[in-house]
Amino acid sequence: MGQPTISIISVPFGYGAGRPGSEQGPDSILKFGLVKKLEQLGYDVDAGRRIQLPTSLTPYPTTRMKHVDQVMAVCSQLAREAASAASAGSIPLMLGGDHSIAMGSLAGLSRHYPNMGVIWVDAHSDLNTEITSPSGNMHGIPLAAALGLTQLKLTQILPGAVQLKPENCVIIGARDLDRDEKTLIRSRGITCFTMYEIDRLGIEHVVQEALRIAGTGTDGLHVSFDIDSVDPFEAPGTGTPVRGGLSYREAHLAMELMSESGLITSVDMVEVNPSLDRNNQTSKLAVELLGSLFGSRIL
Ligand code: 4U7
Ligand code: MN
Ligand code: MN
Ligand code: MN
Repeated sequence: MGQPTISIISVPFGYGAGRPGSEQGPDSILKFGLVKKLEQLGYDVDAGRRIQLPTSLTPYPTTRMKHVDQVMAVCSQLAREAASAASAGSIPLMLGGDHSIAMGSLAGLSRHYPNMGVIWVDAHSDLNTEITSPSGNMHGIPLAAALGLTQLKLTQILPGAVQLKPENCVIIGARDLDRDEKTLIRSRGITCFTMYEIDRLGIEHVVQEALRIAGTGTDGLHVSFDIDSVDPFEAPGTGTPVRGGLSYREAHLAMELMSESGLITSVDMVEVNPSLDRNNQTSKLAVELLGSLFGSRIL
């Protein structure tokens, strides 16, 4: 059997973030050669799917969170696209957009993979709730929402969506956690490899552990890659940069190891913000990293 099809789903949506610009992410990543790169790796690529914000929105009950109606509308559409791509047997690749769109990815994918594992590569843990969020920005809550810890439920995004189990979920690269997020990580037993663990254990060990934890006894494995996991020296084009992140080589090795595992069934690449970028360095990095995740090798 040949390589599976990759279904690229563009999600030009940035209202979940505190600053504009991430809505330009998908077009920029595509402009810097993603489709060609994946085709050279032997995949059939379907790049035609694009989620648009509908003109009329269903109002969502008011909370402290910003732009919930918009986030829900986009996530519902994305969930349908992701579910249909997964049921057609292809690998859904979501291009963000801010990280709030991951709620749409996970709602859709969970219908096809009800016992899914998730590797969340991020400087942050995205485990705030409507109650704990210091900013009111929706891109800070998607992992909590997927675990069923927010008032907003995945089933409101897509009927039939299934919550993630905390034991199937691993965070890699964290270095900016809010107090209540730290409490949740401990109380729910979520595995979180912070930059401290990466420094001490090495990225190879950390990723192999993540693959074991999220990839054993699960029926699919989703990688949600927030580009702010990478050090701002390499990835300046993102809205919430935090120094002390993954190096260029660590980020690539993480992708290569996940690729070699053969376990990855879907991917988000989010938080690329071209309006904050330097010489398109961050968009180009996103293309390269996706290349490594889909099998590109030096030799
Ligand atoms: B991202 C933050 F308070 N935790 O909730 C929040 F520090 O998707 C940041 O990981 C969230 O980029 C960052 O607003 C969300 C803040
Ligand atoms: Mn994030
Ligand atoms: Mn982040
Ligand atoms: Mn961010």
